[in-house]
Amino acid sequence: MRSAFEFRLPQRRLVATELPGPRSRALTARRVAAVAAGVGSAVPVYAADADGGVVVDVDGNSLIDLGSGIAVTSVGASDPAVAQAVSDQIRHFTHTCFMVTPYEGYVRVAEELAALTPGGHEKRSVLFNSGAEAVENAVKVARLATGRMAVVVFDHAYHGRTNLTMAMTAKSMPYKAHFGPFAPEVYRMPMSYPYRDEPGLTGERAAARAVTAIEKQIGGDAVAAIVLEPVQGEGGVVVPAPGFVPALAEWARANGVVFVADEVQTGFARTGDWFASEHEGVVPDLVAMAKGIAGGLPLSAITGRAELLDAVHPGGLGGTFGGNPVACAAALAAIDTMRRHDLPAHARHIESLVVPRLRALADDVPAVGDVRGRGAMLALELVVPGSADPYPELATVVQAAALAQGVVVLTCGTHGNVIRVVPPLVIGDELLLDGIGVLESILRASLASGDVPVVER
Ligand code: PLZ
Repeated sequence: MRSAFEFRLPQRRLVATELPGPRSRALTARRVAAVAAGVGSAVPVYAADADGGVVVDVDGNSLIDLGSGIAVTSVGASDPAVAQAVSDQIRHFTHTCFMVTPYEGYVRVAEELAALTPGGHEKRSVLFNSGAEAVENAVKVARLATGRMAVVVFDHAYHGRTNLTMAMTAKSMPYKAHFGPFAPEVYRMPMSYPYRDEPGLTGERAAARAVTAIEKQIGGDAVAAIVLEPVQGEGGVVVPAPGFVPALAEWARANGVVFVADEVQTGFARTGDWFASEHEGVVPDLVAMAKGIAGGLPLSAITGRAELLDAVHPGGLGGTFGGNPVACAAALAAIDTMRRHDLPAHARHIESLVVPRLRALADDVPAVGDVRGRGAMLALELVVPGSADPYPELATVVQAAALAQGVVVLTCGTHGNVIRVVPPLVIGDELLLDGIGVLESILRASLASGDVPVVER
């Protein structure tokens, strides 16, 4: 695909210093004396600039960005349309509070979300600041509208770090450990995870397994909401078997349960559709969104059936900063960029370029147990050769080696053994394949070189 984008920064990989370089190391020294140790960073390299598919660090290294700031900068980190919209808005007002003197940008974003999210039904939206806040509010709405309390979530799920969403997130370390007690009435069910499920378990049967557990452990008439990532992100880019998501949505409909799609990570073109639910024609009752929605500015939303959202009493939903006017202006510009350049098609193109390369790699490198994902949300699951045992040590080594060669790549997964490829959707082919080539050469060499701790289990 020929790039229709013109970038401010050269789209190249350039390693000018050791990584991290001296300026990044000096910032790390200041950071440890000022920033709480509880905040992590994937790589110890400080950004000075970013555009298209590159992040330029404070030492002048130009790094290929295969992480998009955790799947956020789909339109790039400095899309000119977003930058223009933000600066125009800032010159007028930065804040009035939608709950005090409302403004058109918020209404326009809600109109766009009604048009873009799956389903032709009457919809309403509310805007917030973070993905966790969106998920949490989806649960509030589902509980009020149904008069029920139980919330169903799944193994490997990630929904956030607030008290309720910690309860909904599966992984203890680092997200939940020692932060309890957690919110009650959250029930975790088995996920469909084709690489690790018994061979041949269809999506329908995996859904039936979850439904049986729901009916036995909670009772269908006690469930307010099923909250599901249609493709799981932090949990390891787990793509459920075909039929899983539609079967759960259908069961929810038949039982008066609100089906909430957590599209915080999958939304806004990431998986090759505007929303991942569309892939199998699923129409969620409520959609939670954030990340890619506003070109990097903090904005999140829930959009859903009018009768659910309008059931809530006036004043029941909101927040001081929710739907900030600058973030709304950014969202309108980012959505326009996504539409004008057909970024869902870009995501599918990225899949078509990268997946064959990763599959060939998996054929040669026994530590690559699985290649999966959809659109520009792709991943390699690393395992101890000759087994399906997770190999997080190798993922850590690959991430560090990639950085040394000028590529930023993220790990994820319940076991920390998944390398994910989630580049900006505007990244050019050459840059993307250069980055993939670096990952390939590291993985091909890693086990032979002895750099990786050989794990006996
Ligand atoms: N739902 C599906 O992926 C955020 C979190 C990284 P916030 N994922 C990245 C970290 O370590 O904090 C996420 C998500 C899904 C909800 C969230 C939460 O979104 O904007 O981070 O609150």
